[in-house]
Amino acid sequence: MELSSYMKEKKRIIDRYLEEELPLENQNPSIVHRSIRYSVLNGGKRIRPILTMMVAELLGQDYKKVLPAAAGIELIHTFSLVHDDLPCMDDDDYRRGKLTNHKVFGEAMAILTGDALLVMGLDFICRNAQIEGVKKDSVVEVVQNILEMLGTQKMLGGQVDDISWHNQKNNADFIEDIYSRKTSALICASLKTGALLLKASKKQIEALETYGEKIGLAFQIIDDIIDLQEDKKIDDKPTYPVIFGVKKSEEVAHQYCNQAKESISLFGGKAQLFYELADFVVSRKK
Ligand code: GRG
Repeated sequence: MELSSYMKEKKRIIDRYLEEELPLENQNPSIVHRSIRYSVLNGGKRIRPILTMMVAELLGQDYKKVLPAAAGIELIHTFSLVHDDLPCMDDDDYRRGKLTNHKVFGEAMAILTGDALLVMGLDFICRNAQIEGVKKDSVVEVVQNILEMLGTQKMLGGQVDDISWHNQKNNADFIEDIYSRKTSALICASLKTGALLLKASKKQIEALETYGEKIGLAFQIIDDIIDLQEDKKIDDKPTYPVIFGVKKSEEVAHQYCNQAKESISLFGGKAQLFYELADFVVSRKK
């Protein structure tokens, strides 16, 4: 199956799962459940949970074995977006083509919505222990890895430096280090979650982590090019394209895409979708 049909099919699966498993809007306290559903069920690309399911299938297993954890990762990703959009952070009015959460529900509710999504995300991941054929100890490893990827050395730390850029050196290494922590970390965790749950070998896990690191860097460079071209308010924040220009940034993103593909060569032809996904990351326009 070619990548675009594969992604459409898997997005439909993850959307349906989230739709069914999230608390209903009329469940008390209904305001926060309305707010959660507003931010989750609004058309994200679902790349992270798709990666988790892709790993399951790469290992010859059924994607259903990792579905609760994959959905949990999407909730955690959505938490980070809701908080990132707040006036005290990136101060964005629109997300996925709709008003941001705090614009609709107010800042206090947006903070609580993010908190709830983080807690629910971890709960969904733990529910994966109930899936037949999945060992409980592998779920513990997944939770540990996710917490490491979200912590002060990874996503949270990347966000700290991202919002404190006025005080920092603006060179390629520094910007890439922020990208690695704020974006690659959760993408790596998405891949590693599938690998840990289904007992991939150490070599396979290392290869998937390198793949995640590289596509994460390419993904964030392209994200910043899209923001620049859409003329989004970026203050003078030194993103890759602001400092190096769009052409050079595209070249660097393509280099990372190629390195990503090389890193998973041990899977051979079975990894075809992963090669195509790396190309999708650098060719996407939104
Ligand atoms: C981790 C504890 C903890 C706190 C969170 C707010 C914050 C700290 C981090 C924000 C990090 C962030 C927003 C990184 C940007 C990642 C990124 C490229 C988002 C866009 O991802 P897409 O394009 O979005 O996959 P969709 O809408 O398709 O889901």
